[in-house]
This record gives sequence, C-alpha cells and structure tokens, in this order.
Amino acid sequence: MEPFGVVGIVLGSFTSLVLGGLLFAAYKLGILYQLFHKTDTKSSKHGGDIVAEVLHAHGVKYIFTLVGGHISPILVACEKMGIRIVDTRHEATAVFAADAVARLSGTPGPVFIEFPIDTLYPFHLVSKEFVVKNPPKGLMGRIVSWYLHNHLMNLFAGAWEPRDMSPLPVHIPQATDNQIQKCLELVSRAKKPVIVLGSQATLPPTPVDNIRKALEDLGIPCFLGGMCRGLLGKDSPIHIRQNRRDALKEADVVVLAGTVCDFRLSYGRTLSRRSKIIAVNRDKTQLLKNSDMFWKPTIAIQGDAGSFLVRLSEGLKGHRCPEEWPQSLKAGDATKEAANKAKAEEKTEYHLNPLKALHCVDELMAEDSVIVADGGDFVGSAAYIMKPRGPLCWLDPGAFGTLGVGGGFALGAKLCRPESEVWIVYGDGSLGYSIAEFDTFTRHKTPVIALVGNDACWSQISREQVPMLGSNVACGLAYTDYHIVADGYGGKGYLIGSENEEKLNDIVRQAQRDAREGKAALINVLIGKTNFRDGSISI
Ligand SMILES: Cc1ncc(C[n+]2csc(CCOP(=O)(O)OP(=O)(O)O)c2C)c(N)n1
Repeated sequence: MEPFGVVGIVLGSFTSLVLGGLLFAAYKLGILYQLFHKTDTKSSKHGGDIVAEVLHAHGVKYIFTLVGGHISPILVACEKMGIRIVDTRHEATAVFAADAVARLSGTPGPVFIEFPIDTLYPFHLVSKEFVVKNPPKGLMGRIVSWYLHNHLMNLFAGAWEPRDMSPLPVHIPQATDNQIQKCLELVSRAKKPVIVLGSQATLPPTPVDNIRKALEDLGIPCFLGGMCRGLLGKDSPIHIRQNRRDALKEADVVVLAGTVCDFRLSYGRTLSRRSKIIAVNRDKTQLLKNSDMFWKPTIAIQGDAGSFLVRLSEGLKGHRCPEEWPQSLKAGDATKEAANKAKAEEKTEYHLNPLKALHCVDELMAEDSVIVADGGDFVGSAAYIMKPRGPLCWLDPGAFGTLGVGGGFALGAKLCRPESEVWIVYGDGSLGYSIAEFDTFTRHKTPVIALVGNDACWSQISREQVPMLGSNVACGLAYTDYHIVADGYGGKGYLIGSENEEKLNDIVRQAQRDAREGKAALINVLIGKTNFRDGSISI
C-alpha cells in the first residue's frame, strides 16, 4: 500500500470520529432538536397549561390539592379549564379523596408524576432564574452561560406544538376460552361451590351491575370483601356474611375472584386441600401468593375477575347452584346475626354499647348511603353489622388497614355522589388524622356525616398489647369533645353518652337532616367495651 493512502485512511477515520462525536454532543445537548422545533420566547403559556389539557382530555373532573408554588401553575390552568379544584387541609386527604373518586368512577389506579419546577412556569419567568448572577470570567464563564441558555431554549423548544392528548389504551388481561371451558366443567359439577370476591372484581371494564347480575344468575354463595362489600345489595339470598372459614372448608369448588391469599385467608390455609380452587387475578404475583406452600390452585387465571364472572355465568346459562347450599349458609348467618343483635342490647360497664350505635345507624341510614370505614375495633365491628346497600357503597383502606382515609374518602365520595348520604365510621384515634377536613367539608359544600366510636383509646392495639406485653403505653386517648371541633369548623356536632342514650335515634336523624341542609355533622358517641372483637386480627 502507498504511504499516502495509509495517512488518508487514518485521517478519514479520525474525521468521522470527530464528526460523530460532535453529532452525538449536539443530540445530547438538544441542539439538533432545536433545529426542527422552535422556542417561542414571547409566549406566556406554561407547562401547567399542558398538564391541564391532558387532564381535561382524560375526563378528570376534580383535582384534590394543598397549594404550593411548585404546583400553582397546574391548579390555575386546571381551574381555567373548568376542572374543580378542591383544596384540603392535609395532602394525605387529597390523595385519599382522589383514590375514592378513582374507585367510584372507574379511573383504574394511582400514578405518580413529578414535574421539575422549571417545566411549569412561562418562559419569561424561567429565563430570569437562568441568569447567573456572578458568572466566572473568561472561557469558563462563557461556557457556563452558553450551557444554561441552551438548556433553557431546549426546555421550551416545540413546547406548544399540538400533540395527541387522548388517553392511552389500558391493557386488561383476560381468561382464555380454554380456561373458561375448564372452569365451566368444574363449576357445573360442583355441589357446594363458593365465590370469594375481592376489591379487584369491581374494576373496569365490566360494570358492577353486570357482575351482580352474573352472580345472581349463578346462584352460588358469595363472600364479599373490600370494595365488593355491598355488591349484592342488603338482603341477597346468595350473600353470606358470617362463618366464612367453615364454608370454605366445606366447599367443593372455590372461586377466588380478585381475592388474594394473604393474611385475610390465613395465607391460603383457610382453603381445604380437598376443594378445587379456581383463582383469577390480573396480577400474577397476587394470583399465586403463598400458593404451593399453603394452598394449590386447580386453575390459575391471570385475568380480569369481573369479566371472568360474566363469562362464567353466560357459559352456565340455565344451570344454578343447588339451592340447599346457600340456604344452609344463610341459616348460619341468621343465627350469628341474631346473636349480634342480642349482644348489642347488653349493657356495657360504662357508656354506650358500640354495637348498639352501629345497629342504630345501619337501620336509619338512607338506601343510597356510601359508608367509609376508618379505624380499628369500632370499624371492624361496623364491617359485621352495617350492611352496605349496593355496589360501590363501601370504602375501606384495604389490606393494610391504613388509618387516616376517612376525610379524603368521604370527600371524594360526596363529590361523586352529591345526592347520597355519605357516612364515615371513625374510631376516635383515626378521627384525629382528618378531623380538620370538617373545614374542607364546609368550604367545599360536601356535607358528610361522621359517626365516631369514642372509647378514649386506640383499642384495637391496646386489646392485645396489654395482655401480651403487660402495658398500655401509647394506647390511651381522652374522651375529647370532637363534636365541638366539628362545630368550630362550621359543621354540626353532637355528643351521645349513657345519660342521653335514649336520644340516639333522634340525633342520628337530626344529623341526616343537617347533611341534607348542607352542614357536615359529627356524632361523638362515647362507647364502652364489649368482647365482640376478641380473637380478631389486631396489628
Ligand atoms: C397509619 C396507621 N398507623 C397505625 C396503625 C396501627 N393501628 C391499627 S388499628 C389502630 C387503632 C385504631 O384506633 P381507633 O381509631 O381509636 O379505633 P378503635 O380500635 O379504638 O376502635 C392502630 C393504631 C394503622 N393501621 N395505620
């Protein structure tokens, strides 16, 4: 090879290396992007406007918030767009309110998005922040200034170009025809089938009323947990509320529809090895949780529980579960409920029997009521005694029992269902997290009703901490005048103790009237102790 040729090749590859490097740097620094997308330095538009446009395009009706400069542009733009801004007294309430709206309206779940603040304000304000007060002298100073200017221009390059803001499709896994066929065969042969439904079964796309109809057509006894409480209405012949453990031991086929084998089903140990188990869950990890260790699915389907139940009932048209089975379980319910009623009439050593207060509200509450559960023992009792009247009429924090959801859930629920009575059943401990939201209920005209079981104690914890560890440390509260706090925030507060126990019904009715007239109400019921919750999980 000629010596000049060698030099030429070496130079050629060096030049392309340099060119490639420059191109890469221009790409990384956004210089290439700026060649095709201009920066409008005169526009007063800002990133908050784009967020508002996207939310609007997604049909968002409410924003729950607690204001801050880092989100002001979003709030102002959303308000202009006609989205209602509901400002709360604690951010946690804002999040719980959004969660409630998602659950009641069908937006599928939470998403976290973080915006750097310089993406949210208009060019003329952001550009001021990019001016270096004391730039270094010489070449370094020039490089820093150029870098910041370039970053600024890049940030706004093409920012206001039209773009598609419509919602992205959601992928929902579904059972295959083959899986459905196998399930039809199992269920059609079953003598004692049981369906256990968890919150996931209420998620879109299947409307809850269609799921209810499917379950009624199947005639299979159902246990309803989480958001499914109320799915079958108040007095359904196939809704079984008590003795779940015994029913599951006796069942020959169990359908876990969106239910997870976590601590609530003793990690799957509640299921019998003799039963055929059909498990349906959208999420694979949840679907198989603790399987092979404590339980074994006969058929495990990664799919939507609601759609599965509808297809099951369509496939089994004309077939019904033998009547005697739900009837025998229902008889067990009647016995247990009669015992609960009798327990509610027992006198506690001091103050009111908590079960009595719960029975009273259950009997008087409106048929369209939404019940929000926030607490420990008092709320645990409510879950047995109060009967949600229909689908999506019960909101609780779910598996972790996170205290503090009350104010936010109720706020979201009242906005979604302004005509409905919204009840919050609170323990006195959990009330403390969101009592300040009575201010929000007043300002935003969302008159809900709170029933507070005030035992001056974090009872669910105390109940086991004292016998196990011999101390009540950190479990004590006081019989605080929470009703006065509600008054102070512009609501209506009532106190019920043993001395005015006979007024319980009247006060509940008065609170209902207050809510209809636009005032949030709080009934502070001083309660005594019962052994109703002994033996239940308390962590
Ligand atoms: C955010 C949060 N903190 C702590 C707990 C633990 N915890 C579970 S039940 C409970 C007691 C609740 O007391 P209260 O609301 O007064 O209801 P009660 O049990 O007295 O009826 C506590 C502290 C929890 N579940 N969530």
